[in-house]
Amino acid sequence: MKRRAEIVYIGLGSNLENPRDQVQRALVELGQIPGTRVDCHSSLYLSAPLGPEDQPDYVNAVARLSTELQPLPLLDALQRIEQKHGRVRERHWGPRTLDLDILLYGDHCIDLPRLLVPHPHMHQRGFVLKPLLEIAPDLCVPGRGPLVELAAMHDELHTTPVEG
Ligand code: ROI
Repeated sequence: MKRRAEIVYIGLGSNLENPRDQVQRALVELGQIPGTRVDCHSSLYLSAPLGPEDQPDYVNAVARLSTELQPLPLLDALQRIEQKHGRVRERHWGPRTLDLDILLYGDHCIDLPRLLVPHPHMHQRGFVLKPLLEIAPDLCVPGRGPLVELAAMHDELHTTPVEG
């Protein structure tokens, strides 16, 4: 029997090795995960690094997927994509070629050693909230409230053209 697809929001971030290209390729690769479709994605946004400031600015985006995968198999698939992009986990909150975070998985709350959903910091991060607002203005973040209210607490971000 076919499993019912869940709507999942993924945060994408990169600040190394042509970040815009990393994020654009990742958007294609998300659609190649078995049982998964990219419904839409935000523009690409430029943001100053949160955390250590001695690293390049980030390119961030958010994608909405429909997936038949359960949360942990989805996480495995995301980590395989990160590894393909040469992701090495070095410094805590340090620069990275590609970061893929499950922000929301339907309206489920997940508390597992490997996975916390909703993403525990998403409600505090402009580089997540602004792109999310672009594609899902009516969203409520479980336990945190309406996205419009959360996003209003952050400065505008610059978008970066997808082409060129
Ligand atoms: N800062 C920005 N602006 N964007 C990110 O995607 C990002 N990701 C991270 C840390 C290091 C917390 N800082 C970030 O993981």
